[in-house]
Formats: sequence, structure tokens, C-alpha cells
Amino acid sequence: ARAQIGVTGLAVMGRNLARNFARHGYTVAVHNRSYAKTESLIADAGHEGDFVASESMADFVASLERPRKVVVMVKAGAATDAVIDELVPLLEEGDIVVDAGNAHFPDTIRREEALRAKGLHFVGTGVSGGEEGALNGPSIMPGGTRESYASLGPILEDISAKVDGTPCCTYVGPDGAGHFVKMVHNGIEYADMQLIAEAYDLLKQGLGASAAEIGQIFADWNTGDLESFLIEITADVLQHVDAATGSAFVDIVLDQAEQKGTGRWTVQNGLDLGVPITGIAEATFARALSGSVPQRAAGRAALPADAGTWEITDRDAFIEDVRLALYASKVVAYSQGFDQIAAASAEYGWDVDRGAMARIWRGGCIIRARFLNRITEAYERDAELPLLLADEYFTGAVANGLAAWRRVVAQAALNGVPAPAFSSSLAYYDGVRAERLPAALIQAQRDFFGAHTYRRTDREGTFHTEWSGDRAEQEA
Ligand code: NBP
Repeated sequence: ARAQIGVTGLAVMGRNLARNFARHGYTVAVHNRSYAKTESLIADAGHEGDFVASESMADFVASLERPRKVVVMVKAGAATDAVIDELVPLLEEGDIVVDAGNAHFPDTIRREEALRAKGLHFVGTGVSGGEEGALNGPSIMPGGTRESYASLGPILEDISAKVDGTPCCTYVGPDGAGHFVKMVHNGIEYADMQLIAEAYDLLKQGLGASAAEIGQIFADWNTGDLESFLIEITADVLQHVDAATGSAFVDIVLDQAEQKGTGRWTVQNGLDLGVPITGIAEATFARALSGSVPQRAAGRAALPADAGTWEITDRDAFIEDVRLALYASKVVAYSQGFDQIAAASAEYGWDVDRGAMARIWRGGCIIRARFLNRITEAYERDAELPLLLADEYFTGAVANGLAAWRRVVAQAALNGVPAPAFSSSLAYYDGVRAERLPAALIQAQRDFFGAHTYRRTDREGTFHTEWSGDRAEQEA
């Protein structure tokens, strides 16, 4: 037994993670259900480091130093359970099983409990950054016990992305916390992508600009507050020309967005916890609308094009308005996502450090961005910050763009351009800062038809009005 870490599941992600470990000087045990992938890894990358290849799971486990550290990188769901079932009888007390796939956090809670009962550590770990990140340094979000992190953490930190010398990996919290945070990361990614897509559409329709021209605008934006991986690749994609037709690449791609499900999980959990993650929800529904083919055909045929026509006199001012609206909407989407982490942390007893999450997302992952530093700083000022938007930096940043944000949302509505994430973010902003909400009327209605009771602004207690009788009020 000489390998310090093992990886089972050698499709794109596992293969690249194994190479990343090896390139950092670790002896890596490698295994895959079908041996061909193991052989191909050794043939292609065997020279990059010290690999111990095994055809059987038993040999793979035997090749690991104790306490064994086994990274499982297979398709999330039933495959993960199948691999765990095969592994567990071969392991001994104190060994660590790391699930680095995209598991749904309730599954991770279940698996952690089952393995803990057998004296094993189960570390549900979010890994972001796609295949490129897995090879060159991903953002890593490990859950599980602090005890397991003591020996596993330094290895994961070693292979993670680094920003200013700081690893993009830290202990997240017990059982499902790591996979939960990865799920919210993906939800925020959905919101960020949708906001960028809406900004592109507004520039396209408002200015009649070409994809390449808009690509140049995004490239300019990437030198300021919006600097991020997603803005950078957007500029790149928009400037790409399709070889077959000579058209802008984006113009030949079918406009039906797909999803693998992490956005849906995030929204479902937002509903479960009662956290208004409207940006993520709108982004998920926008993908669903894009894929609603018969509905779109019926809508195009039957719904009149009544909208106005754009009249933009100052091109540069409009571009700056869209940039400010994008930044403000993005702040809202992130604020909502961090709210969801806080709510889940309280609900499931995880004690997640939100500032640390922003820190480990600065590199390696899809939502890496300059602006995450601002989030870390906000939670350094106040670790219990109830609303990220209310931090002094973000209030300033949003106030600076507020008039522009309102103009952009209004123009989108007047000109019939769907901007669900821009407009719902603005509605959230106005809702969360409102002195008084019409929720008072909702409560009155609920008491009227269902005797659901209400509280009063002027005294303590719960009350019900006899709506069908004399309308006297009783204390409930
Ligand atoms: P896939 O998600 O495509 O899974 C393929 C791997 O799962 C192969 O090694 C396959 O073995 C193995 N596998 C399956 Br399928 N069923 C199995 C079973 N019953 N028993 C044992 N092994 C089984 O691979 P991936 O794209 O590398 O992703 C791996 C994980 O990483 C997933 O959970 C994914 O959600 C997550 N993730 C992916 C990305 C990304 O950018 N792709 C990013 C972040 C996280 P075989 O070779 O024998 O068929």
C-alpha cells in the first residue's frame, strides 16, 4: 500500500482530478468500472506522475495507505450508491470516502449518516470548474467531519485553484453542507448567465448591434467591476464566427437552453426554506420557457407584436445603463444566494462561513469574479450580515446604478424585450427596502376566507375578525 489518494471513476472529471493529484506529487491509485478508461489514463498521462492502476476495486483499495482516502467521481445518483456499496466492505475504520460528483445534498446527508454508522468518514464535496478546473485547479467545497478535513483538507487545498496565494478550498460544514454550497453556486451561475444573456439581448435589440460588436462591449466590461470568467467567455463566444456559414456563431445556435438539474434543486430548496431566490428562479424558468417549443409556436402565432420601437439617441449612455443594470441585478442574485446559504446553515445546523464561500469561489469555478472579494469583505465587516445588499459597499454600488437599472427595465417592458431576471431583481430590491408591503392585504384576505388570523401593527397578539358575522375582532 503506497498510494496517498485514490480516484475511482475516470471519465473527464475523475481523470483530470487524478492527473492534478499526480502533478502535485501525490502517488495516486486509479480505478474505473470499465478498465479501458484506466488504461487510457495511464497511456496518455502516466508520465505526468506516479499512478497505481488497478483493475479490481479490491486491488485499488489495497493499494492505498491508511487511513485511505478514496475520491469517487462517477455519475451522480445510483452510480454513486453502487460504488459506495462496493467500496464500503473493503474499507476499515477511519477511512475517508470523498464524493466529488454533483450529488443532491439530501443524498449526501443520507450517505454520511450510513457511513458514519460504520466508522467511516463520508465527505460530500462540491467541485466546480469543469474539466479544465479539475485538471488545473478547481474550486473545492468539502463537507463532512472536521476530523476528516484535518488529513484530507491539505491535499485538496494543494490541488485547488489559488488566488493571491490563497487556496480556493476550505472546510464548509457537516454532512451535506459542501454539496449544498455547490448547488447554490450552480444556482447563482444560472442567474449570472441569464443576466448576461438579457444584457446581450437588450444591446442587440436596442442598438441593433452585431454579435461581434456586443462581444467587444463585453470585453470592455471585463476590465471593470464586472470582470469575471462568465463575462470573459461571453465576449469570446460573441466574437466567434461559425466556420460552416460565416455567420456569428451565437446566431446559428438553437435558442433552447438545457439544464442538468442543479438550478432546479436550488429553486426547490429556496421554496422549501422560504427564501426568495428570485434571480435563480427566473433564470431556471427562462431556460424552461426557451425549451417550451409548442407554447412558443402558439405564442408567436397568436400574441400581437404591440411593443414600441427602440429610440436610442445616446448609444454610449444606453450601454452604460445596461452595464449598471447588470451589475445591480447581479448583486441581488448573489445576495439572494448567500441568504439561502444562511437559511440552510441555520436549518440544517451547518454554521457555514459565507465570507469563506465567496473567497473559495474567486478562482477555479465558473462564477469566479473580481466582485467576490467585495462579498468576502462584506462578511468580514459583519459575519452575521442579514442582507448582503445592505452592506455599505453594495448599497453604494447599487445606488450608483439605480436610475439606470430602472430605465433599462422600463425600456425592456416598453419595447417588448423579455428581461425576467433584470426586472425581478429590481422588484426584489424595491420589495426588500419597502416601508410597507401589500402583504397586509394578503393577511386580511386569508383571515376573511380561512380564519387564518393576523397580527396588528399597534399591539401584540394574534387576532381574527368575524367576517361573516358582526365583524367583531377576537384575540385568537
Ligand atoms: P459522468 O457523470 O459522465 O460519469 C461517468 C463515470 O461514471 C464513468 O467513470 C462511469 O464508468 C461511471 N459509472 C457509471 Br455512469 N455508472 C456506474 C456504476 N454503476 N458503477 C461504477 N461506475 C459507474 O462523468 P463526469 O462528466 O466525469 O462527471 C463525474 C461527476 O462529476 C458527476 O457527478 C458530475 O455531475 C460531476 N461534475 C461534472 C462536471 C463537468 O464539467 N463535467 C463539473 C463538476 C462536477 P464507466 O466508464 O465504466 O462507464
